[in-house]
Amino acid sequence: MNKFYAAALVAAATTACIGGAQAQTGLLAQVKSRGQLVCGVGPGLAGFGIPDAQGNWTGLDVDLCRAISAAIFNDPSKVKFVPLSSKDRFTALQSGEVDLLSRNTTWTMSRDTSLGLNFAGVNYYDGQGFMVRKKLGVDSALKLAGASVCTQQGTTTELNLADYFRANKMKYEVVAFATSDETIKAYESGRCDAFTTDASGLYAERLKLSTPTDHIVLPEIISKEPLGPVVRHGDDAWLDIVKWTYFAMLNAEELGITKANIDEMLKSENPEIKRLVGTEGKFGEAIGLGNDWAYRIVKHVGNYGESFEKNVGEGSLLKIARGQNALWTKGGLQYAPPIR
Ligand SMILES: N[C@@H](CCC(=O)N[C@@H](CS)C(=O)NCC(=O)O)C(=O)O
Repeated sequence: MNKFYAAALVAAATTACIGGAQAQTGLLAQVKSRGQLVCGVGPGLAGFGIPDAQGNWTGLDVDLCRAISAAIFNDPSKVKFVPLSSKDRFTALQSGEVDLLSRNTTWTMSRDTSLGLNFAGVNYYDGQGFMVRKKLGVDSALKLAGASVCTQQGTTTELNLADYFRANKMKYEVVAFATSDETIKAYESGRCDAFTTDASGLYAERLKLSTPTDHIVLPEIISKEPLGPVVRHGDDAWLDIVKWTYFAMLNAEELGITKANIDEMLKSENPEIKRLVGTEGKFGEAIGLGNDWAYRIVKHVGNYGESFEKNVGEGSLLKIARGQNALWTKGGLQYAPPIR
């Protein structure tokens, strides 16, 4: 054997070994061998992530975990849900207790750049709002000067609150708690005049009040809260899987592919549909999954719009309008890069 050829063979074998070793240590390989995805979710926010009496979790953020499980295992139930408070969520992800965080978490520069974490997308565009008792007689957040406001520690909510009152030269008293349950209970018991959190959270938390109709949400939205899934730095292949699971759900909606019609779609001649359902191309292989990865997601969990309507939209108690979370083709902000 020519010595250059032999050297090339050794080099190729070494590369293959390194490649293999990397694949073995990556999170996808660990999740596969564990047989389960470990997803960090909220401790119980209706519509986004909440367990029922039997311990079955539902919600928009929960569906993303189920979709990743479907893509990997062809089964949406191979997920262990770990409820995390706002304060503990980042440490739980950093320490490896969970494989990802899928829990109303705002993408901010400091979280993205100084915690060793990566945001994988924005599965819900939100903004912060206020709720007050109707009998307070206030119809605008600008009339809250001197008010006491209940909020939660370890959130962007606390920071925006301070900015808003300072910018509008209004005094206020902050009453902050460690959990959302404590916060909403304190508000209900009259410890504060107003309750503030992400608008999505206001809809959800209002349902916990004994008479939700005694309370109104004020019209002002005081911040940008792009909420999305988060992973640890250092495993780009895993980031790709989380990102493309969410993109697959959005692209499916854009292409009119639903849980109900996906089997019909396997016969489609539309090249974009063929690439998504896996009848053309090797897009799944490129992320370490089967080429039917996106088919599995839609078959088991549905497209983004289906998940939205069922969990937080018309099919839910929250009845949140699509608004900014409509697809870009319908005037909203939800936009996924193409599968090609
Ligand atoms: N999006 C904001 C707030 C998210 C947040 O944690 N909201 C509260 C209230 S809706 C929550 O989920 N609390 C659950 C808990 O820790 O008890 C952030 O990322 O800081």
